[in-house]
Amino acid sequence: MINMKIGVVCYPTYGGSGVIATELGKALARKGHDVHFITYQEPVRLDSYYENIYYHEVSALDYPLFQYQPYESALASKIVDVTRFEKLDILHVHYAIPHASSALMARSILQESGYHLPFITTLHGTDISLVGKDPGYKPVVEYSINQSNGITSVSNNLREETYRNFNIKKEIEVIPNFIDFSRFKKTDKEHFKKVLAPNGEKILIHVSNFRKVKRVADVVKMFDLLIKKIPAKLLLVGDGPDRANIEILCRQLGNCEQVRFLGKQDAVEDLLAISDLFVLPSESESFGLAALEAMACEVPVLSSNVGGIPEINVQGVTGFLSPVGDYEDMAKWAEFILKDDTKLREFKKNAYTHARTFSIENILPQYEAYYEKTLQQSNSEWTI
Ligand code: GMT
Repeated sequence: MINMKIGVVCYPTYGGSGVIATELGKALARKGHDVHFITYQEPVRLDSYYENIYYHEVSALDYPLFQYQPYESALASKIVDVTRFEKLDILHVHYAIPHASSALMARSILQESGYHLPFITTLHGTDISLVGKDPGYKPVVEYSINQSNGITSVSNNLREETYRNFNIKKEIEVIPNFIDFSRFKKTDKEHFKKVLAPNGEKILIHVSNFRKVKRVADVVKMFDLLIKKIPAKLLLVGDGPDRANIEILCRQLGNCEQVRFLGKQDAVEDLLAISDLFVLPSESESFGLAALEAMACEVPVLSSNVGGIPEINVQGVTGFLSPVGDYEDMAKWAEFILKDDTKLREFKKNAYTHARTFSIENILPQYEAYYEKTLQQSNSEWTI
């Protein structure tokens, strides 16, 4: 395996695509590759110093004429600049909008001066299922995906959805998301559990960006049914547009005592370590990285049965899947798992065992092989 100079473009925030991009970049650097992040802010998971990781900030100059800053142009210009100076071999963009079209523009500019920079686009979910297929973006998204030298998607379901919604003429490779088990693992945090659940209540947890698509209200409604049967606490981790509505819902249901809003948290693994059940009732989810992180920490999952979730949560083994919006069904399964400690232990063990198949050690070589294949293919096409 040759060492490569890899450019990485992603959203640097708490979202799953940014987390995967950053963790992948860190793992590639550990293998000896040089990794150059090109983003508008230092990625949140880039939490310490790494010798062969570089961060290049994109700053989009503001001007009174602009109602919207032209970030796409600023990003393309930065990719060109970094590539010329650092001599990048390949660029990997996570989330198609607007990263794939900026990469395409940068590749065209560099081509003019005889430099070939192949780029890979990884599709993550809402760039296809929600935003990308909107007529306001679709022609550009479709074109720039087709122009990518390589395309990957994070689940089989997302691959199929992309073919269904766009006229894609290339092969999409499925490389699933992954877990770094050195970080996400069960640790002993019993003292912490006692603070949050002093009477031995079971702990349910939901982690998301509180967008409409996550259906956080279903978590609270199912929890409200559950606590009529089993003493439990609910941890809501994350923040976003729906949070205020969810607080109102808790007040209306009268369960604020049992629900803790924890906001954005860096050390999610510490909260997962004390949890008994993860709840993900999304109406659309290409993968569900948050659920996989929970499983790695031995937390079974109650989820909806949409998108790529069934590729990670196995019915009756690692948890249960219910139709979207059926919070009564979810409450029934929650009671089934939580009322019997032997059963709960079995589900916890199964969740961990299944999560192991998504360990970074299994997935990283798939990305490296795909980079090499894409480099070889595009270089031979370029020199013809
Ligand atoms: O869920 C979001 O809105 C964030 C979004 C992102 O781009 O960060 O998540 C998507 O990508 C994640 C990483 O691949 C997946 O685990 C999520 O399932 C996916 N979200 C949706 O499909 C709604």
